[in-house]
Amino acid sequence: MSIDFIHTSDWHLGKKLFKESRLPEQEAFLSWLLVKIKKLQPKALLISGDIFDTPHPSSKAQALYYQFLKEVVDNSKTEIFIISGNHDSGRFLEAPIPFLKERAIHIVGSLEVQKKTYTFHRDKVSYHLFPYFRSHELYNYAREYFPEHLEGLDANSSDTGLLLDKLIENIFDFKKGQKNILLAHHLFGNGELSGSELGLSLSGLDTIPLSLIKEKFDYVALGHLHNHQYLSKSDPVICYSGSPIAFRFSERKNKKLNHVEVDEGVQVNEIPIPEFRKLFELKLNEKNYKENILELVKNLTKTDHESFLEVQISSDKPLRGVSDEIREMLKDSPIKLLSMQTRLLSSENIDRNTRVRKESGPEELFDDFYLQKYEGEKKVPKELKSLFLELLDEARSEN
Ligand SMILES: [Mn+2]
Repeated sequence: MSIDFIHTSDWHLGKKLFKESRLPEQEAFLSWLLVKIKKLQPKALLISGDIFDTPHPSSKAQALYYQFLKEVVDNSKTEIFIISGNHDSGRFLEAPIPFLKERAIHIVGSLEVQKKTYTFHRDKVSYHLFPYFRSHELYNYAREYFPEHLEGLDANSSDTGLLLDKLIENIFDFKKGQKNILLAHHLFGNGELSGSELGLSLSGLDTIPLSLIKEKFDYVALGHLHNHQYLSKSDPVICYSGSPIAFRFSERKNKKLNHVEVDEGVQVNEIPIPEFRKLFELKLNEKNYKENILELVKNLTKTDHESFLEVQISSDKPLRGVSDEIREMLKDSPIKLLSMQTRLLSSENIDRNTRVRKESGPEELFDDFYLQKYEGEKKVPKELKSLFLELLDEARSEN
């Protein structure tokens, strides 16, 4: 009989796009996932880090998380395995362990200098939970458990690699005849970054070489990169499940998670995740932007949540009032303009080294900036200048 699990990661509960909350879509995703779990009744759900977007998430984000965990426990026999990501506070995730472990929810949030369980044996499968950690935690751990490998080492890549190798050997419990599943949230091999991820590195290592994990595991459930992607398709399968929703306009929208069956081999079934809210990114120019936006409004298919739009317009002269104009065009449509940028074609080559006058106040700096950006203009238009001064007043009166 095969054993199966679902692999997901990078929920970033509580994350915002500009000032807009993404919780409605995150809630929609979790409801959708719950339906899948009820239907598939997988043996396990693996969540490979970045559960929350910040170390101390809002109460709403936390409520969503706990509600989801409870629903899974109430509606399935699925065990849940969770590791921390670089956005999470490992200790924060671990705090409710006394309650959660009794409900078959297992969390490893940090690498600690004390014996704790990193491996969970189940039937013919062992789950190895590798939490996110930084270099100093690795060195602290090494100092305690394998100091002989620290002697004479400085932080260059092969040394860190050796310590990681020792660490994997030391924290995980490998049992003969088991299929080994690794959960991790570091950068491994060469993944493709999508923009909303931070660069991660252990001192001396930008990414962890695949050679450190290849021989030891049968499926590697990675988190951190937001586009679903494989580093290896077999022996072992190494996969970033990606985030369930697009967090940036530029991020790829075809989101998936993996339903994995482990028998003699490893069989991956990808499950496409519905797009709960559409994100549109339009790169236009001053001649075609109106028709393109009207076209978008006309062809929009309905989703439960209003769509978000980012517009970039390239032009050879400053454009004024375009945001308002676009908002007016979108007035009766379920599309909200979140960001509007103008790209001045002639300003591309401006000498960026123009010296800033030392005595300049914000007003002068604004003038300088304007004249530099809009080449050929002699003076900041009155209207714009007074708007700026108003803003400046507002900013000064705050706190
Ligand atoms: Mn991450």
